[in-house]
Amino acid sequence: MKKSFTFSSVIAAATVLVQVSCTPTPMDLTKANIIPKPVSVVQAGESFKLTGRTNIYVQGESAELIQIGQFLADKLNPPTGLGLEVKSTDKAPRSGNILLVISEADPELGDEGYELVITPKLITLTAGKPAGLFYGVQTIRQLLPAKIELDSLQEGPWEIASGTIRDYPLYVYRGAMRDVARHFFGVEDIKIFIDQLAYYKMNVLHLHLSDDQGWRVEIKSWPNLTAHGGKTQVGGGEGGFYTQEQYSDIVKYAAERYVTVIPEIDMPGHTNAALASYPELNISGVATELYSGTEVGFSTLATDKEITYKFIDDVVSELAALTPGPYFHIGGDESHVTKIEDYIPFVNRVQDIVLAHGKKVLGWDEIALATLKPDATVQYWARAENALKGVAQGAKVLMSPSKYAYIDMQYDSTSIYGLHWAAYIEVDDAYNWDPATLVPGIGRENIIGIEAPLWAETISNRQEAEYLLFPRLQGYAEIGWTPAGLRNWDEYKVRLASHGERMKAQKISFYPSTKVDW
Ligand code: NGO
Repeated sequence: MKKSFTFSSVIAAATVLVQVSCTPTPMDLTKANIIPKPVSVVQAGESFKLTGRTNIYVQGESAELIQIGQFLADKLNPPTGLGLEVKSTDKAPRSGNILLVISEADPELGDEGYELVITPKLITLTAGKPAGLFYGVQTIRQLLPAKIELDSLQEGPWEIASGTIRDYPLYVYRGAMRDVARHFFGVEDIKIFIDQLAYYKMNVLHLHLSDDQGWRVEIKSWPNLTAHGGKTQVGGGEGGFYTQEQYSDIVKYAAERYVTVIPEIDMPGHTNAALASYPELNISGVATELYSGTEVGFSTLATDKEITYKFIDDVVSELAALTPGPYFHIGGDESHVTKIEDYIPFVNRVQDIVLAHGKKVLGWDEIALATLKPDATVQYWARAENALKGVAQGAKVLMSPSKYAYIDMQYDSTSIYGLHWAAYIEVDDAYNWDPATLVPGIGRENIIGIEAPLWAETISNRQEAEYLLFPRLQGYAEIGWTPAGLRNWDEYKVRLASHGERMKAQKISFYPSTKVDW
């Protein structure tokens, strides 16, 4: 017993030595595998080392900056064991520390950009706004070895190559959608996803909160929506819903990570869960049965009944009050059983309700068939001519073309989850397109950004969701952040491969596509 213990300790010690001696000190910052790729990286040929004396200094007493510093400390301390502390200061700290500074002297950085200057003595992270500091912190994480993502104590050293990174996003909207209606995903799953979005500098989480198969957020004035309409999901499972308190908890958790939550209540189609819960919302006046299949386009609210608009006003009012973000998503897709002469006035009236509750309208591209209100945004998913109708009305476009950006599409015919009605989307297909040149007539100036929707007909838990999300989410993050001229698949796939270790350390169940040399 003792002998074998000694023997295995020798092996373990030797392994550590081999690992340590195999990890050369990083000296070339341009070799760092950062996703999304920064706007500019200049190397300086030396390196900075985290030690037991390293602390994180934030300039001034702002609670928000201290929180960002603490976020970094909480990521670095478990694996390094270095016990970094967050301190406020009004002067440059001593050698060996990290400094976070807000300065408006560099307008090019905008609301989300940052500059990271790394010397052997100091890491100085500067931004015009806190969001930029938060993104600089994500870059610092990615500059350290992959094992920084583990939450147990790891062997150092913890070194970063010296140089300067200047970085800011191409688009203001870099999002993903979670369909929690077809299958319900609980608060913990959504929080993990928010952290994954933030890690890749994405800033919007669109929640598809209602559909034929389920209503997933408590509305106090219409309690049967969740009491009855939340009770099932695709395949007939038990479904579920967020209480308003839980929804607010998600919104707050997201805001602390600079992610804006956009609630979607899909209407007038995709409404069976509501129609099953309240007979008065039906044209027939009779409640439908709950639905757990995957057909689309068979349900509609009664667009000519006053009670329908009272219902929508109550729902928008309650959700808008819980949602600090600027948008309310009204769905509007695939209303195949709503006559077009009913659909148009319906969408017009619902837009007024949204505006009356202080939110801007977002909707799937079909809403451009109606008269769009000022500041409405059209989410292009299916028909370019709809998106163009939106542009002709002065609306902005959110790019989610199903052939490129639907993250619920299968990778290829062997994929175990996902659909393929729009396309098979391999990891390179997901990356190799440019939102600003995809549709003639829709250019950079018309586009607010990109969003990857994860529809959930075929996935029912976190692992299944991650199989579809990763490793494509990184590509969408880079399309949203990095200037198109700096993007190139052959170079990107090398960076993505290095994120395999990071995803493993973060316990992400990614699909190991053969397009990438992991
Ligand atoms: C469509 C449809 C959804 C489906 C999804 C599946 C839109 C906007 N409406 O996208 O209901 O879940 O495809 O890929």
